Amino acid sequence: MTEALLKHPRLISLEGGEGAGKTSALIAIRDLLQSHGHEAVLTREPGGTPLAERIRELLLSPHEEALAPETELLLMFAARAQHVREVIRPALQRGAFVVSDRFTDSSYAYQADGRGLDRALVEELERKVVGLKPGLTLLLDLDVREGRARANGRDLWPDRIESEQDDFFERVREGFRRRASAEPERFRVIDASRSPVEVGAAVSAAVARWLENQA
Ligand code: Z5A
Repeated sequence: MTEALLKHPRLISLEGGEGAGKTSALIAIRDLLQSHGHEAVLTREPGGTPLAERIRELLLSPHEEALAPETELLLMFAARAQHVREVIRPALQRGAFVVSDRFTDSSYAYQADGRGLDRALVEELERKVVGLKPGLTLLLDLDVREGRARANGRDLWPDRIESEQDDFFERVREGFRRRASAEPERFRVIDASRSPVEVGAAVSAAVARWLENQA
């Protein structure tokens, strides 16, 4: 079991509410990293390995039996433990950049701020099970209703978490914003209300500046 929490300069995460545009931001970051000659591994949470994707299914499909908040948290971390061991650490060890669509900040925002679980429990799991934190986190910040309207426009049935009420997502958004204010050296907050092209450009510019400062 790990005890130390290492901030890794080649681990980048994207965070935000639904409909914030993380998918195109991920592509913009990959293109930028590749243009600088870096290998970029794109991945997502919950998921990123075959087993973790099965846990994702369990987490996101609606069930007749309500999922306890603690079960939800532990399944998020079960998927993350597998993802870190099978994908993230090996990629970082060979010198690649890893860009993850969500990482542990989502567990703080959704399970601690959203569901009301004890933050200390999330901290302990982060330290003992994950041991890694991103060197850079881009928070795509967007009004909750606007994000939901975008996501609804996709014509997909809402998953179990997407079926929550607006007040849950407001707590999640506030939780992300508080984390960003508390760690300004790690977070870059991107206004995601703009067009996809403008958001992509803001994301690329933030990553490019960050890369320059690493050199
Ligand atoms: N979760 C958790 O609770 N705890 C954890 O620890 C982790 C996750 C890791 C699954 O994540 C759920 O798991 C998520 C958090 C929880 N639940 N929720 N809600 P996910 O990342 O797979 O789910 P998501 O955030 O809901 O994905 P999303 O809605 O697909 O968000 P997105 O990736 O940021 O959006 P997108 O696919 O890029 O865009 C969505 C739509 O908006 C699409 O039709 C786009 O064309 C449109 N779009 C995107 N950008 C724009 C702009 N700029 N203007 C207009 N329209 C746009």
